[in-house]
Amino acid sequence: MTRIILIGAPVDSGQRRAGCLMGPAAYRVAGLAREIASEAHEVTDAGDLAPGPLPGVSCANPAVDRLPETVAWTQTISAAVEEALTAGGFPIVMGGDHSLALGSAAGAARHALRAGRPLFLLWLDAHSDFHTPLTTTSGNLHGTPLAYINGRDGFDAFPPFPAPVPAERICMFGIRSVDPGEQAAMQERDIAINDMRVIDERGIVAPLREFLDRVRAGNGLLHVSLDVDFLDPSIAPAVGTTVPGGATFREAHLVMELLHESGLVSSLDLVELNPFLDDRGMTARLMVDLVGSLMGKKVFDRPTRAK
Ligand code: NNH
Ligand code: MN
Ligand code: MN
Ligand code: MN
Repeated sequence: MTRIILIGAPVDSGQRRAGCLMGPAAYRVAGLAREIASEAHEVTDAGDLAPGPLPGVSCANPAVDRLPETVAWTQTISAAVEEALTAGGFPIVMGGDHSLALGSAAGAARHALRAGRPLFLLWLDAHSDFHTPLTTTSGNLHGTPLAYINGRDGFDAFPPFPAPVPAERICMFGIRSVDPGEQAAMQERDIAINDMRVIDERGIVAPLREFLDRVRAGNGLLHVSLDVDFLDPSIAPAVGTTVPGGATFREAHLVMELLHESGLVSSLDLVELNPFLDDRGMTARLMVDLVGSLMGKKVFDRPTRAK
């Protein structure tokens, strides 16, 4: 019996297009808890988090937007995710923009450290999110979590990341938009990037199995961060930063089905859903269906949905 804990994180400070704060409500309306509740899973909705008081932090890069808000969210989300894991639960963080992963991954890392197990990261995204607060030119902190997780310098305003995750334990899928500052840093650190070209050539199964084999061999915990823009905009329009050429419906479900079969995933982020940009809830529903697949629901278990 898995105890799934839904954690609402209405974070909107990591980018400038308002609307991600409505994400948790949209997942509830789309029926996330109902979709995944079964004999095998008990689901608890822990409600929405709120950030603590704003810390007096600043940054040498004047472009950076809403740093104090994002640091406050990081602390709150990190504590909530660690607590859920420590209680033996499987946290699903319903975002909120991707800056929430600064907190969720930190919470997962602190838990892994206590448990004496290595943490692995699966990043499903159009973007590599490998900026630091010092290298970002957009100033949007949703472009930074993977650099924090990997232990890059430049995060002085944030709590030190507990046990940074080395390159060989990070796997990215779906990448098709990388800024020059990110690319140089990723090359330096030899991070494996399964960009869309790799997926076109090899498909999703072989590279994902290779990564999951490494997680299993290392007795690792696995945090999965699913950015809506991993998906092709034609099937997932509700995101502020669409990039053409994303994962198809079946590629995305297949990732989730393989993750389910592996039994290795220990925590999950659902990020960047902006319900204000959605088309009759189609993106929220697709995200909910993908979580269903991650939790073992087969496509033929689902009744056809009314539009
Ligand atoms: N790399 C760009 C930036 O830092 C875009 C990041 N946007 C995202 N990340 N949606 O997933 O501003
Ligand atoms: Mn992202
Ligand atoms: Mn713990
Ligand atoms: Mn993205």
